[in-house]
Amino acid sequence: MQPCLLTLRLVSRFIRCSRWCAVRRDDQYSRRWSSSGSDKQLSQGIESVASYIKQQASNILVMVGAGMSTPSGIPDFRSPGTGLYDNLQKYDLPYPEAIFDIHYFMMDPRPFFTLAQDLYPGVNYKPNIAHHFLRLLHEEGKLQMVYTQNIDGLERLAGIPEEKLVEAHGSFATASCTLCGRRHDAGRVKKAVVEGDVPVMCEAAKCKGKVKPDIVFFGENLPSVFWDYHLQVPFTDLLLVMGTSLEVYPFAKIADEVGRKTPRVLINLSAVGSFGSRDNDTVLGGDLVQTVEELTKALGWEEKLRALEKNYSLQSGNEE
Ligand code: CNA
Repeated sequence: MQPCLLTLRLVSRFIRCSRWCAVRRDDQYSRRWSSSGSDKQLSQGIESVASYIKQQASNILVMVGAGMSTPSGIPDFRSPGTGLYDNLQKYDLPYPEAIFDIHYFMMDPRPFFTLAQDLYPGVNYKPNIAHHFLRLLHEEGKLQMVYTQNIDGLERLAGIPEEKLVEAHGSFATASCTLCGRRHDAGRVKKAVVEGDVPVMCEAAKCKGKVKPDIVFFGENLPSVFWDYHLQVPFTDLLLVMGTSLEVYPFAKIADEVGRKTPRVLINLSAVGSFGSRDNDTVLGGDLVQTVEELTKALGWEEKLRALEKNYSLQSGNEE
């Protein structure tokens, strides 16, 4: 490995650990998961979550990650075989995290722009049933906030209003110069990236910086809105965690910051984080779409969900 690459890697490791830190958890909770994962227990879990949502919850905090969008066709990071980390050959990266590493981007922005070209909201992917379910929680007056780690913009496309959405790792909705910080027209940047006309250079006089969409890279600060809305976390009456490995901090720690009496529900393929450590934790394993379908049914919201889905298709001209 070249010396400068090695230094870059060490520096970025250090920064990641101090700020936007991916931490592997031990698997002490996975045993609880498998011991509570029978079909019967699962459906009982769904029934009790549905009845709590109907009768008691009016301030639901939802935390989502890349697993939320795999049903839309976007690979997550860590799923073995299908995740981005196992399929990075085409980006020719020295290590997987380099794709979102600001220091690496300064040196070679092509891998990120290749990914961005595919991921730009409104180009290749559309919200799935789980995104529409979050919109339905909002329509039913149950949603406090959606905290997402995703950068695909699918929550916005599903119609979660801006004031209820924290895009913790940024979004493509705005773009800035990585050198002077100047804001650039997001539409112009999108056009350039989608057409492969990259890197996009800053237009400010004498600045030779590269412009990037305001996605938060390893080594960059989270948007202030992440911290602002943090104040609301103690007032949550139900935490719903969907499709995330809860390995990236500080995002992941929100799951442990809700009150100890607040019920926490995990909808994910595998057990993650500290789920299982509290008496009022519920873990709903398996595919997220299937769980959301069953939860919707238990809530008696099937028609409403189909209507939202249909409405989205009509409005976006995507009806199949
Ligand atoms: P991750 O670490 O890849 O974890 C995803 C989790 O979702 C895993 O625990 C999977 O088991 C689970 N999962 C995947 N598919 C399903 C499914 N169909 N049903 C149920 N569970 C499923 O991703 P995280 O979001 O936890 O990691 C944080 C990173 C990933 C964020 O910073 C994102 O920017 C980044 N990311 C985002 C996207 C996106 O915007 N769609 C895609 C890939 C990575």
